[in-house]
Amino acid sequence: MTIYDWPTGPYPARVRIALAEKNLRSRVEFVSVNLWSGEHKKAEHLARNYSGTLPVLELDDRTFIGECTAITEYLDALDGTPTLTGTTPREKGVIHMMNKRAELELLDAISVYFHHATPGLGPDVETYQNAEWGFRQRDKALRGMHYFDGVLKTRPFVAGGEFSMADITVIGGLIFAGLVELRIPAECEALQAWWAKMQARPSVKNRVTMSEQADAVV
Ligand code: GTS
Repeated sequence: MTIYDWPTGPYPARVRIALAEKNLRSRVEFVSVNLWSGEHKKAEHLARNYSGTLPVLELDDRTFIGECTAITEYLDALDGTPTLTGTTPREKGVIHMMNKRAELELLDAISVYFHHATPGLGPDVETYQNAEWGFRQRDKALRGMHYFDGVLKTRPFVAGGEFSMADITVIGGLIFAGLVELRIPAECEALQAWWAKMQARPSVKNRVTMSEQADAVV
């Protein structure tokens, strides 16, 4: 399998964490697509993923799977023992709901803030920016942090008693928050405590190698 990604990116982090959680890292070759030079919007990458985003998984039969949620579902199902996306109908329903909520209320909102209300990937890539929309999404993400704080006051993980894909998506959101210097509000103590625990998790801590970190610049 091949993963096209940018090693330090928050969305790529989601798939890298899932790979590590599933012990699949050694079965994957990573190919870097340079976000900062806009390589992800060029024809070669658009042929892999119509949306022009990273990451993308390529299977050995040349099937391309984009979207972190879809890639995570694929990886989780591979060994017949899903541990990230639920097994019972109830688990699956709750995990998917919380995963989507983490995208809508946190990660995707921060991404819009980055692309619209900051220089983003630079003028060659950011061909349309709407700062007002970006700042609204930043505020939405801050509300999202309060929401997840409330959730984590009542249970150890985002979707219940076990680590799941929904935790990975909130992790992606907080990685992105760090990159754009959006701090978790001090009063969100449960979210802060959970984040400290998640950052110590090997799949999260070791998602980028030192040489990838040096090459990626950002
Ligand atoms: N919904 C997509 C998914 O879940 O895979 C979003 C993917 C996404 O936005 N990826 C970022 C991207 O391609 C990568 S990163 O910012 O996290 O590194 N951004 C580039 C762009 O121009 O939107």
